[in-house]
Amino acid sequence: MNFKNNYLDIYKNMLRIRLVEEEIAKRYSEQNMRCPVHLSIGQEAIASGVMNHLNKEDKIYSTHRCHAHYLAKGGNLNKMISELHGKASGCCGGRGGSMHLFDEEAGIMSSLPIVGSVIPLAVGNALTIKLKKERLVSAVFFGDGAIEEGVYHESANFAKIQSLPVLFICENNLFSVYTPLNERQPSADLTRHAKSHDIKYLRCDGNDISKVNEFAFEAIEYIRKNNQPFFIQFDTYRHREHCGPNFDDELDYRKKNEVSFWFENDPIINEKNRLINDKILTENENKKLIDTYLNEIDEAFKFADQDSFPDPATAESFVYEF
Ligand SMILES: Cc1ncc(C[n+]2csc(CCOP(=O)(O)OP(=O)(O)O)c2C)c(N)n1
Repeated sequence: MNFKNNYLDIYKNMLRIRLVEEEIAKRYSEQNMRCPVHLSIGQEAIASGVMNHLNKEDKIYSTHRCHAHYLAKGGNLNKMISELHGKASGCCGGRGGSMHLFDEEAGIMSSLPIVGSVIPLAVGNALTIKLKKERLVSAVFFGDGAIEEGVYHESANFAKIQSLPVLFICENNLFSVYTPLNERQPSADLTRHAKSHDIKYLRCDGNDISKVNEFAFEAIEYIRKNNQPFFIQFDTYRHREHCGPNFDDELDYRKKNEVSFWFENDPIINEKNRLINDKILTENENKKLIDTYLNEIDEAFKFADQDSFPDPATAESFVYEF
């Protein structure tokens, strides 16, 4: 298969995302980032594997947990960190915070925290793509909680009936805040919500980067060839609390054996070990990569520190008027 990037590039992408989020977590208590943060630590393989098959011109849509998607698609790091600090150079001019990352140049159209609300936007963009006869893909990332919103079903039905080039990516991390999937759904197989709309689907371990990479390739090729929607369920796990920089397993809402199973199935550690075993990467090269990314990240935080807050005179700008 002719993948755009090799596994070393994909690993670098995942590692960079992890280091950015770990730095956010480390600095969060300093209170310079005053927005809520929903970290994707543990879930990076999905963003990196899917983005490996999307071009810059393809569009993506995301949720409150959008850092990994934004970075993997090529979103500007300085603008992201400034946005988290509420600063004027942020990607939303400091008005949106962590849950509203976008970078039109990189094809990152919108990230929205109202669960499910971004799905019809992605489908709407897929309709635009169809009407303009472009050969692009509109991809939307959402959690297992979002598939429980009625708007997912209306959007999926519309995408199928209209033959729209949209990729539905359900990141099943088994929880909607503190409520496990098995208390909300009769089955962990969410692909039935694709089947019921006659949409083609796949499901795999979202922490296994080689599977994510292959399945994303298959889905995106199918969409480009057939102008039809496709649905993928990736099973994964978030390492930190639902919202915030901490671990919260002392709350006991997640079973200890489940937590340790997923922590041992860390996509980045697994891939690093594989690359080292296969002699594609050495420990020393890995250390150098980490140093390079930490430098870049430190520069982004300095940029945000030095950036100014939006001018109060612009407080009414970018507000819809009815
Ligand atoms: C319409 C709506 N209902 C409730 C919420 C509160 N809320 C924020 S995140 C979240 C959980 C979403 O779970 P999921 O979609 O699985 O994404 P995850 O946080 O696990 O990545 C909820 C219920 C919301 N933001 N929007």
